[in-house]
Amino acid sequence: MDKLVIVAAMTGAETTKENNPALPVSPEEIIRSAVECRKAGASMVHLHVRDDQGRPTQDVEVFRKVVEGIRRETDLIVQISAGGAVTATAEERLAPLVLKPEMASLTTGTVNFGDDVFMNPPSMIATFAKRMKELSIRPEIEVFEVGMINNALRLVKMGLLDEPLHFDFVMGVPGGIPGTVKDLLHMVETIPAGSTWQVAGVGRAELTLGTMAIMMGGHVRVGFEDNIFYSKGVLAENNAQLVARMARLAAEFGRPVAEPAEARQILRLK
Ligand code: KMH
Ligand code: ZN
Repeated sequence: MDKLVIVAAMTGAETTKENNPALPVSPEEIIRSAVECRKAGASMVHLHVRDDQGRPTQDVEVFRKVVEGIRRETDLIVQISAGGAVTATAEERLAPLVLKPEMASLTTGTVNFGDDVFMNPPSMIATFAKRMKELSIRPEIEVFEVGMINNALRLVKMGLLDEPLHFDFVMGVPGGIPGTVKDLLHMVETIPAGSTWQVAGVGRAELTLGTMAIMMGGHVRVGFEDNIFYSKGVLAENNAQLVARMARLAAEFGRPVAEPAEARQILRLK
């Protein structure tokens, strides 16, 4: 098995400070959280940013500040969210890609998202994949439903995505695939041989599915974007606490955690 890549999704677009007061929202808070997550064992951050009111934004200048700060203070792989919030337009979602992060997220299908709809129709995902290819940004394929795997393979056939693909199974979103072990096994069996994958379990599924990924040779995403609790009814103190737990579990299972340079090789980043 490869070493374990731990990805920190520190902020997201939906979580608020009312949900967990430790949510990093300002550029300074997000940069500090990234530094803490790196020390705890993360090798990549999946980035969302907020405006000065704490609302999700795809503003390039806010992203620039955060990306530059993280690059200055760490060697983390920076992945920018091209998913944004459900209210963002396609143009807004694509805007921060001008910063040419090493990776960006690419959701390959539309899904109900709580009471909302996360829109990713076929023409939009083709445009997003094309833009990432033009900018030499490696996509992380965000899969909220098993059919999105096939949609990604269609983009491969169209010449818009290059194999091997890297998948992130986002599991347990109300409206998407449930966060069960059975569903994770189905996802893993469905992706093409040679792909890499990680799991982002929502809520309590973060711990169970993350532990499964450690045992199965996958990789793990944790953080307040997906889960604000450390245990039932107990808020996590910070993102790094969730990263540190995964690193500890990996050590218990005898699976070393990847440094960012090693993660770049595992995920075939240039
Ligand atoms: N906030 C969700 C609507 C991504 O970052 O690419 C979309 C999302 C996926 O978080
Ligand atoms: Zn995200």
